[in-house]
Amino acid sequence: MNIVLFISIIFIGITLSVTNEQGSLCELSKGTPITVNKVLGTYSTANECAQACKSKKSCLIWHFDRKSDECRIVKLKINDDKQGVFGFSLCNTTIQPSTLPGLESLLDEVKNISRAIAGLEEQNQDLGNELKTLIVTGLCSGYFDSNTGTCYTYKVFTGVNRNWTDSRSQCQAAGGDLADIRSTNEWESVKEVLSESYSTAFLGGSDAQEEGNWVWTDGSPVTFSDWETGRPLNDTYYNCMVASYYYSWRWVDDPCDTYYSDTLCKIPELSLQN
Ligand SMILES: [Ca+2]
Repeated sequence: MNIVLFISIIFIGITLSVTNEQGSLCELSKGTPITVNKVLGTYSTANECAQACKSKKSCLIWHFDRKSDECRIVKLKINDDKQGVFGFSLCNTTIQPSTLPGLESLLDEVKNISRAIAGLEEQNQDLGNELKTLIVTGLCSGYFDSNTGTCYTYKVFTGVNRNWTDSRSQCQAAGGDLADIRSTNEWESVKEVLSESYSTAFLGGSDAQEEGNWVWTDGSPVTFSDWETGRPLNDTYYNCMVASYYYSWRWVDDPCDTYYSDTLCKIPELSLQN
C-alpha cells in the first residue's frame, strides 16, 4: 500500500495564496475554514487538473494522481461562526482572489471594523475630555480659563500694607500669583471680587524690565488691558499695574514701592491637566 502510494506521483498545487507587499499577510479573515476533499474528475495531465481547480472558485488545493489520472480538490468554505480567524502559511505565493469567494469583501470588512474600533476609541477619548471639562467647570466657583483648562479663584488679603513685591510673595505663599488678566470675561470676574471688598490692589503687570513693555509675572505680554484714560504714564518710576478703586478699578501705573492694604491673588484651584 505504501509502495503504491510512493510510486503514485501526486501533484499538489496550491492555487490559493495571498499576495502581500510585505509577504506576511497570513491572517486573512474571521470564521472557521471548512475543507472538503472531493474528486473533481479524471484528467490526463496535472496541468488539466490545475486548470480545473482554477476554474472552481472554491478550489483550495488540487492534486493529480498519475496512477489513476484522478484529479482531487480540496474545497474551502468559510463558516462565519465568529470563533476565530484563519490564514495561510504560504504568504509569498500568488493568489487568485477569484478562487476564494468573498475573501476580498471579508478583508474589507476587517479593515472597516478596525477603522470603526479606532473611531470609537477616539470618540471615547473625546467624551472623557468633555466629561472632565464638565466636572471642572461645574466645580469651579471662580473663573474657568478654557485656554489653560484651569479654574482660578481670586482672593483678597486685607489688613497688611504691601508693595508690589510683598504682594506677589503673599500670593505665591497662597499657592498663586498676582493676577494676570487675559480676557474681558476674566477681568469681569476679578472686578466682582474687587467690588465686594472695595479694594485697590496690584495686578501682575509691570514694565520695570523695559519701559513701556508691559508683561505679566510669567513674562508674557499684556495683550488685554483696561487702562484708565491717560495711563500708563510712560514714566520709568511708575512701573507696576494697579486696579484702582478710585478709577472704578480701571488700571493705572503706580510706583512699585507704593503700599496698599489689600492684596489680590489669582490662585489655581482645579485643572484639566491634573
Ligand atoms: Ca513705566
